[in-house]
Amino acid sequence: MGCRAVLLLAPEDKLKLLHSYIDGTFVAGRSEFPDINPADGSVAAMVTEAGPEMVDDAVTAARRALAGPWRRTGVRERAALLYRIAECIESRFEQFVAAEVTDTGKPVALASRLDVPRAAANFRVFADLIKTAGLEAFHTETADGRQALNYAVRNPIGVVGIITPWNLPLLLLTWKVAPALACGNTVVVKPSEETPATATLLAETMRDAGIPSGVFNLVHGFGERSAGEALASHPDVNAVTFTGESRTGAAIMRACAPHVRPVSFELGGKNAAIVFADCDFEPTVTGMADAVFLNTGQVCLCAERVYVERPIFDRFVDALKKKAEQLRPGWPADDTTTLGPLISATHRDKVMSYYRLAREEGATIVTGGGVPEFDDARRNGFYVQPTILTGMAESARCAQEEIFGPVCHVAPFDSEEEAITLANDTKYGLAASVWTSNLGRAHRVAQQMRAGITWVNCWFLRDLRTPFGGMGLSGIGREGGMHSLNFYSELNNVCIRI
Ligand code: NAD
Ligand code: 6OH
Repeated sequence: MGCRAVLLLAPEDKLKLLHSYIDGTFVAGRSEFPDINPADGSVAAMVTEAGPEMVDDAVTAARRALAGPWRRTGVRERAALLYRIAECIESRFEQFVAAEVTDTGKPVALASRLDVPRAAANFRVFADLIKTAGLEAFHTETADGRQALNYAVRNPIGVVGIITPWNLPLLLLTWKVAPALACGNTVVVKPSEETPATATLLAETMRDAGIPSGVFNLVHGFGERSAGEALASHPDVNAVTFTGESRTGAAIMRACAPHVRPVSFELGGKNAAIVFADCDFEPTVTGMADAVFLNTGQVCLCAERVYVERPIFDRFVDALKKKAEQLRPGWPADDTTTLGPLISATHRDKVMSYYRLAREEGATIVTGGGVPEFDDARRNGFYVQPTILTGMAESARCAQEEIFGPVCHVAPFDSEEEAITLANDTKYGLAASVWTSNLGRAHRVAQQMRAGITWVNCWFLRDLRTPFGGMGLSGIGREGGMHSLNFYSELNNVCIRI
């Protein structure tokens, strides 16, 4: 089947209406809510909210599809379908970029280089992996001198509930959908209410790619007392995978507990970066500017705590300040734009409240701390200034709590041991980065980070086969490569007496 370009979005003169996708059909929900463009606060589309009955329909369709032709699809066929999905995403590249940009306000350049290519890559990587993934086998000597052969087979886990956030909407959704489908599951996805568009396009893409009805289902809505909660607590869901805030993770865990159902959680972070005086200065400053400000700081992996060895502290803060001040907040489609808005007015209020709190907590505002000025509709958007703080106590709330904006606190340190202690002083444990030209120190320090991912002289450099996830408030379990395949499947060990 070809990649038909189905028109998701209504002509520009009509407001677009985004529906849930259940059992191969777009279905209107019980009420409408607006999808706001964060660049200017305008209503980009209306979304219809799935209530509990629609979530039930989606789960029922997913369960039915598990027993249908999908069950008989072999690994090679499933892999071919995943490649097809990747191709269909690429054939609608501009449409995906436009939808992601409208929902998030992020620069077109960023969505074109990161979000949409990664969505296609997610499907390709797990297609490759499922084709080649082997499993253990053991020859067992038995007490009576005979033998047994043990080998494991991989079965789907069943209906997977996938709940995702708004910061990298398509990337994070496909990061879970791809391995779930690769393993032969069916899915019900609940994207963030802030970013419904690319998930809706993905539903069309699934249809174009020939994914059977009921295998991929999408329900739009909110979390609490809405589609998210209904999905997490549905008795017929076999596993829940979630990316989002730690507090939401706790609520989802409570919803899953009565069913004793596996969860995979990729949650928040308060990530540290350690910069040694022997670092390669310019690339480190450039890398740090990315680590702090990419996607307006709305990446769970962003560095919000930067520790710099004292001899280069002033110079480093000064250089990072220059980078922050070079960022250009602007319209997403403008080539010169390097900083988008935050996702929503609510989130901007939250980030601004931390900017105020930082002052109360004794911070020096090296740069930023406010809202950029515009003389057009961007005044109604949700922009904030990139901000650098110094001088706070480590115990300050701004140094301990995830802010999720374009902001970091920079603090000096005097020894390797002190830097490690400071970096690890957090209830989170997602990502860290170490910047040094001393190879021995790089390994020594990186290995002591209490984090699921530690980068050395780089940040957010991803190989999708590697373990990804965090500890503490940052999550439960690892996804990526075989870790994903193992979460999204049940192993059955077959033991044969020989
Ligand atoms: P969020 O937790 O508010 O929402 C995420 C999703 O959960 C949304 O779809 C929402 O509707 C749903 N939800 C909310 N309450 C629910 C409930 N009670 N039951 C079921 N579903 C519910 O997160 P967000 O604000 O969209 O995203 C930002 C957060 O996500 C940050 O904390 C960030 O660090 C984290 N994040 C983590 C990773 C990671 O890989 N570790 C990646 C991206 C974002
Ligand atoms: C969080 O905002 C970023 C998460 C990134 C991934 O899950 C990934 O696979 O790169």
